[in-house]
Amino acid sequence: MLQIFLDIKAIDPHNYVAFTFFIGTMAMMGAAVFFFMEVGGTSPQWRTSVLVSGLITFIAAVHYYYMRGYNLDTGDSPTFFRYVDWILTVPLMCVEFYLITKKAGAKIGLLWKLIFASVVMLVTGYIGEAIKGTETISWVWGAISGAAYFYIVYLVWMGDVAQLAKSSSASVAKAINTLGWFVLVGWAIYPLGYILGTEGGLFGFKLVQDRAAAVAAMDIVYNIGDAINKIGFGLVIYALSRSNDNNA
Ligand SMILES: *C/C=C(C)/C=C/C=C(C)/C=C/C1=C(C)CCCC1(C)C
Repeated sequence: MLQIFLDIKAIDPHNYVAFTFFIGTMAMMGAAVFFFMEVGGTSPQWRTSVLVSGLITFIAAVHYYYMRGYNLDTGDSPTFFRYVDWILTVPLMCVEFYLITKKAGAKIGLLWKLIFASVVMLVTGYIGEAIKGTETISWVWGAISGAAYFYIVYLVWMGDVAQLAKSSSASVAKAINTLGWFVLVGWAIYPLGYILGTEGGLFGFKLVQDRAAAVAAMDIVYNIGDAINKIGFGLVIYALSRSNDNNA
């Protein structure tokens, strides 16, 4: 009965893709419970930020639960729900940047810039992945997506966010710096997954020749990226909320 309710199916020990979807579900669930439980004990100025960390991991947990089942049932990559998850959670990560820079004077326009760039990045990436069999243009969409990604990196490291970090408290500046590394290094995991999984490779360059193995590698890379970035981002915010910083 419990097995039916939880929709648990046996995972073949060699099925690493299904395994990472399973672990991803549990990790996101655990993280969401943790962040939600901690909201109450958080000082009022950081409460919304910790709540948003909970929302990001909760939304991911629901999608991972679904993607895990989809992958076990069909053996396919759950591309559509992967992008539905990202298009909800990445803008929330933009909200985190906005919330912590607000006290240093961030304007709502900054939030829209970040959200706009992330939507462009994800919609073009989705088109690049969803158009199957047209290998020649997958790199065009990948490149547009990459340009939007670099714009986000620019905003965080040199643009508005970086400027606001200068007039922020030491704890906020430190958090912005760590989150900046997540965006620069952690997020760079995703284009690697895209290159691995793109039909025909990128610029005709294939990391893995066998099609099924290429898609499996892509899903594993995306799953690792999500665990690092979603939970890691949340923990940086959590650490900030526990710093002795009261006039941020
Ligand atoms: C929680 C989910 C996160 C943080 C997802 C981030 C996704 C990206 C940074 C994706 C970037 C891509 C490119 C830069 C080019 C190729 C296509 C994408 C969408 C994989």
